[in-house]
Amino acid sequence: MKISGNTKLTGLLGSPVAHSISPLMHNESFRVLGLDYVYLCFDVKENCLKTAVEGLKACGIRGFNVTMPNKNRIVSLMDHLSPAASLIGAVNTVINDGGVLTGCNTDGVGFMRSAHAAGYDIIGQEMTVLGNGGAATAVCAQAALDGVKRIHIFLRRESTYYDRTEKLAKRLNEETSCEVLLYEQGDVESLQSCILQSAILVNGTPVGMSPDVDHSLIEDSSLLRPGLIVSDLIYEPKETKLLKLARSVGCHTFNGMYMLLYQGAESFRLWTGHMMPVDRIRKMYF
Ligand code: SKM
Repeated sequence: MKISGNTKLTGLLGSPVAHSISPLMHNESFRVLGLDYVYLCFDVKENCLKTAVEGLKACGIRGFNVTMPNKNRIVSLMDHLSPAASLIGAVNTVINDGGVLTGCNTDGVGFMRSAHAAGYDIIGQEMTVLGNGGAATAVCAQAALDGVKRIHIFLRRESTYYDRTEKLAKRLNEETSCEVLLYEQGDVESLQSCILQSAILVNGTPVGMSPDVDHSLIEDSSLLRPGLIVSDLIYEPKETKLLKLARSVGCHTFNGMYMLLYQGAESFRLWTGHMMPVDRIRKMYF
C-alpha cells in the first residue's frame, strides 16, 4: 500500500477500537483493488465525538465507521440519515460528500447478507428475535425493510431500551409491510409459539458471550426443531451454548462473524463505489 498526496481517508471512531479487524478488511481491499484509500482507527470517546467529527470533516475524510459508544450520539451530528439509520436511531457508517455528512447503518444489511450467504432465504417468513440492543435493533429494522413478514421481539420490560423498541415497532408497523410484535422475555409460552411460526430465531442479547460462555437464554431443546435456522449475533465464542444446543437438535446455525464482514463490505461500497472482495477477506481474516 502506498500513501500519496491524494490518499483518501476512512476509518473507525469509537472506544475501544484497537481490537477491531476493520482496518485489516478495508486496507487489504483497497490494496487488492488498487484504490488510493486508507482506513485508520481513532479512539474517540463520547465527550470528544463532536470535535473529532468536525475535525475529520474539515480535513476532508471520505467517510468512517462508528462503533460503541458513539453509534447513537453521532445521529445528531449528521446532515442526512438513511432510512435504516433513521428507523434504528443509530449510525455505523458516515459518508462525507464535500462537507455534507450522511449517516447510514450497515449492521442490519450485514446480518441479512450473512443469512443469504449462508444459503437461507428469510424474506416473506417470520422471525423471532431475543433482545433489543443496538445490534438486534439494526437486524429487526433491516429485516422489516427487506420484506420479512413478521418479527416477534422478546425483551425485558425493565430494559433501558424498552421505550425505544416500542417506538421502533410502531414505526416499522406503520412504514413497512412487516408486522412487529413485542413480548416479555420470560413469557415461555409465547416464545414457544413464536419460534414454531418462525423460520429463524436470532439471539441479539450478549447472553453466552465470552467470558460467560455457559449461559444461554434457551436451555430447553424442545423449543427448537430440526430445520429451524438459529443465529447468534455473538461471534466470540464462535459457537455459543445456544448454537451448540441448536446444532444438536438439527437446526441450521450461523454466528455473527459474517455480519461484521458484510456490514464492512457495504460501508466499503458506500465510500468507494466498489465491491469489497469478500471471498478473499473472509478467507484471510474470518
Ligand atoms: O458496526 C460495526 C462497525 O462498523 C465496525 C466494528 C468494528 O470494527 O469493530 C464493529 C461494529 O460496531
